Amino acid sequence: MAHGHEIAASIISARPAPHVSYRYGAAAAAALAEPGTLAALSFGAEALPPSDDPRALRIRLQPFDAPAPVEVWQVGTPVEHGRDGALCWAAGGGWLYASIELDEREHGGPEASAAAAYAALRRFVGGRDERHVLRLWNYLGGINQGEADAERYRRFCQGRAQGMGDFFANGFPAATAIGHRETAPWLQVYLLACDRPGTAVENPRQVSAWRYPRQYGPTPPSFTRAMVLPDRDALAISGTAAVVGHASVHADDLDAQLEETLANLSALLASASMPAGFGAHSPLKVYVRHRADVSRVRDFMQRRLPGVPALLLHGDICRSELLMEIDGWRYA
Ligand code: 3EB
Repeated sequence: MAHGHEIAASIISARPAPHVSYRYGAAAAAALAEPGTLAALSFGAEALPPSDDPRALRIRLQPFDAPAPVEVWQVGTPVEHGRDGALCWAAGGGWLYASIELDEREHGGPEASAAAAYAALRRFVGGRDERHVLRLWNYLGGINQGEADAERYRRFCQGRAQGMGDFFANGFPAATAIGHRETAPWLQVYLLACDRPGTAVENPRQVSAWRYPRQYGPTPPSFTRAMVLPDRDALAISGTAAVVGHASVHADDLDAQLEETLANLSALLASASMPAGFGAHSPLKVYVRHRADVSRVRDFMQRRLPGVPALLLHGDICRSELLMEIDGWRYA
C-alpha cells in the first residue's frame, strides 16, 4: 500500500509556517533564548537590549505603542544562526531568515545600496537549500525625497531590480517598502525563505506592481501582492494600501484609504482561497505617515478589525499621497 509512504513523505516534507507573534517586556526579552526562534524584530530603542545575536534586528521605525513591541518568528525545530559579511541569518526546519543593513553613505545613494543589498542576499540565498524567497521587507530613509524620477523610492526600485538580476525570474516574493524617519540613511532589508516554493497571489482589484505604467517611475516595483506558504497554512500579505488598478485613491482622506485598504486585504484572502475575515490569527502591521492620524487609525482597527493583533508604526508610504499601509499574516 502506498498510503503509509505518502503519510511518511508528507511528514518529512512538512513545512509548517513560522509562528509570528508580537511580544512585550519580559516575554520579548526571553525570545532569543527559546529554541525555535528564527528572528526577533524590535521596534523602538527600548524594546530589546542591544545584542550581537544575528537574529535580533532593530527596525528603524518608531512604534506608536508603549511598551515597545518585538515581532518574534518561531519554528518548531532547533535553529542555527550566523553572519556572512554584512549579512545576518538564521535557519531551521527548512526556513531561512536573512537580513542586511547598509549605510547609503558607504555605497553612494539608494540605487547602489539597494543593488548591493540584493546582490548580497541573492548570493547567500542562492547557495542555500532554502532558496525560495517568499517574503521581503525594505526600510529606507527619506523615501519620498526628490522629485519625479529622482525620488528616493524610485531610485531604490532601480537598484533593487539591478541587484535582483534574474533571481526572481519565476516570480517575485511578497514585499513591503516603507520609509523610516531617522536622519542617517540606513537601508534595512530582511527576508523569509524556504526550501519549498510558495504560491504567489495577485489582487484582482489591482494592476500587478511589475506592470505599473511609466508614470510611477522607470523601474516598476518588483513584488507580488501576497504569498501562500508551502503548506498552505498561512498567507504572507505584502504592503497593501489604497491603490485600485494602478492609481492611488482617496488622496488625503484617511478613513477612505483605510476602508479601501481593507477591501484590498479582503480581496487578497479571496484570491488566495483563504476563509474571509481577520482576527486573532492575523497579526498585522499598520504603517502611519502622520502621528496626528494615529488615534483615528486605532479607532478604525478596533471597529473594523476587532481582535487583530496590530502594531502601529511611524512610516512613510512610497507614494506621498498615501497616508497608511498595512501588511502582515493571515493564518489558515
Ligand atoms: C503599492 O501598492 C504600494 O516596492 O516593495 C507596497 C508593497 C508598495 C511593496 C515595494 C511597494 C512595495 O504599490 C507600495
